[in-house]
Amino acid sequence: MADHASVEDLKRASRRLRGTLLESLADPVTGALREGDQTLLKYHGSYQQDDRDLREERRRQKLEPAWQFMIRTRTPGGVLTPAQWLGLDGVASRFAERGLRITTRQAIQFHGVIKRELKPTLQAINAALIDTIAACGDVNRNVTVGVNPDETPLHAAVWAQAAALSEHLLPRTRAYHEIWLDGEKLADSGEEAEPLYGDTYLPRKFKTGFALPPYNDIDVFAQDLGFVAIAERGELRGYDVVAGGGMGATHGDAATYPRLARMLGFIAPEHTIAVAEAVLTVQRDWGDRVQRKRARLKYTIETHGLDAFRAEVERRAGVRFAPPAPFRFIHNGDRFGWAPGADGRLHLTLRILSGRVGNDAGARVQSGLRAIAALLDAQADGAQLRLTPNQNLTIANVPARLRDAVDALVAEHGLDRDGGTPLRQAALACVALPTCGLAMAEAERYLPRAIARIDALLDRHGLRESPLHLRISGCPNGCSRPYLGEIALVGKAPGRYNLMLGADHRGQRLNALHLENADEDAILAALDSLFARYARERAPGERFGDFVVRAGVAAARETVEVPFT
Ligand code: SRM
Ligand code: SF4
Repeated sequence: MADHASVEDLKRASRRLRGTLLESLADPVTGALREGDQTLLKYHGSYQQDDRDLREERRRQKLEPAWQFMIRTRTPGGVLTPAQWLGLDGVASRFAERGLRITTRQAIQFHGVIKRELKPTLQAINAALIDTIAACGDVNRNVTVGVNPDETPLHAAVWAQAAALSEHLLPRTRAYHEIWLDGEKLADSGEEAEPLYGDTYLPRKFKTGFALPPYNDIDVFAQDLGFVAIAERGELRGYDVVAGGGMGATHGDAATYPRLARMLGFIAPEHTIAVAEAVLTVQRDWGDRVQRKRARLKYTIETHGLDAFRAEVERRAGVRFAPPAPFRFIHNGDRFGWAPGADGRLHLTLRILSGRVGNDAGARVQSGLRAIAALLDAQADGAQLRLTPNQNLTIANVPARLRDAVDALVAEHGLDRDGGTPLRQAALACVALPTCGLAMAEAERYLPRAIARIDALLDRHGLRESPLHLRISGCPNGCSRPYLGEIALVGKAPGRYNLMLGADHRGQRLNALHLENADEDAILAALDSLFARYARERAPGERFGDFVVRAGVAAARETVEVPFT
């Protein structure tokens, strides 16, 4: 990866994120982009990757790597209309290799797009009225929103604010429209004002999310900026604002670590944009632009202190934080099956293992969801497909009269409406191999085997029905938010993981290292003996994550104290 100085120089010299992308795209000799353009492409929502399964073979054949592109949508709160789903499904079928992939930030990723099809793919995504601007890069990323199907009016109010904020925090450059959508070249091309971001954008990625208690499905304490919705009798009263969360770390580098967001205080809903803008611009101005690995907001707050940071945010926003309002999270997972909404419409959450929507022999997930979206598109005004931050899908606002028809399609296509065992219901895995260039071990492809093995152990100890959050990441960057898993495997090398234990199930306590660089046998042996103790010694209703901390097996790492109701 380019070092920080060169990334900063590149941004400054990029003519507002244009670089030489047009020239790179036009070059027929290679399937890759020029190096600087690979970095700039991220701000347009795409990554250059290569198929790592083919790397060695292509090297032997003296071929360049199998270059291909991942594309990520900007879909605030993961909300799609059925027509948009159908549009994205068409993009996957036509241009991508492994179907659609629901991400842990409620976006869709497409993998395996080749260079000459990048532009048609982005055009097809935009034709579905979805863009990919700022889905990656040193800018505000896709804004997450708790899905909470029980609370549709509150969800709608919070989602509207989140979508408006996502729009407000977009870069102002027209580069995206010029390069991908054949937009008109304006006189000031390359010099447009970027009032929020300036010449060098942010020091690092920046993530914003809105949680709707009692569910912490977005893991609000893992966000750079989090808004916890406070409601009274179903009406939005305001938000408790938290800042400085993040998961990423580097193995063996104590200067980097996961961190939970800290409380700034309560604000009224009308101050959301001012406060978000203030947090983002303080980070823009105070963030570390020398050491890229220390450039996230979590380190900025640590360097300057929470009080100084809060005071500067208040000054810039012209808003004073009130003491936090009480709220309570009960868990950070999803709930499956049908749930009734306040207005009589229904919501169905389906389990999509690792968020991968592709057809395979057993479950024809992609064609099943296509059929459901087509039904709703034709017959249900206001129906939505909501991507959840746990990589699942909620089919929302279904009129009661269509329930049987949806159920029939679910059964016909073998879609998963209950998620199986509690372990399988909640487990998360990042993409990792073969596309992720940073992966050190398998994650998504290992998940089914890991679940089967751990479920077998749980069975042995009579624990199969005990809820348990497992999260697997192929490297310490933490894309599946593993440091908030009761059990987590963090990739270290092929087949080897750090076993982390002891987060809670509400996303309020980080786990701690239990075994380093362990293989599957060592991990399963450790879990076997811990499950035996858990089965014998747990208190009534005690979760595994809480038990291992109480029993002294895992150190209680950082915990946030929320103002409980
Ligand atoms: Fe991530 C980098 C995938 C959510 C922390 N992440 C990557 C890249 C782009 C690899 C790269 O830089 O070359 C991965 C692409 C893999 C692929 O082949 O598709 C990747 N991240 C993902 C997704 C798809 C994981 C998933 O299985 O769903 C998620 C896409 C989110 C989205 O839609 O925007 C994803 N990544 C996260 C999260 C979770 C979250 O945001 O809630 C985190 C932890 C929270 C955080 O940011 O602290 C996360 N990703 C990272 C990091 C570490 C950042 C850091 O502060 O150190 C990297 C590496 C980096 O930025 O240098 C990274
Ligand atoms: Fe890739 Fe690591 Fe993120 Fe997994 S955690 S997707 S391996 S960067």
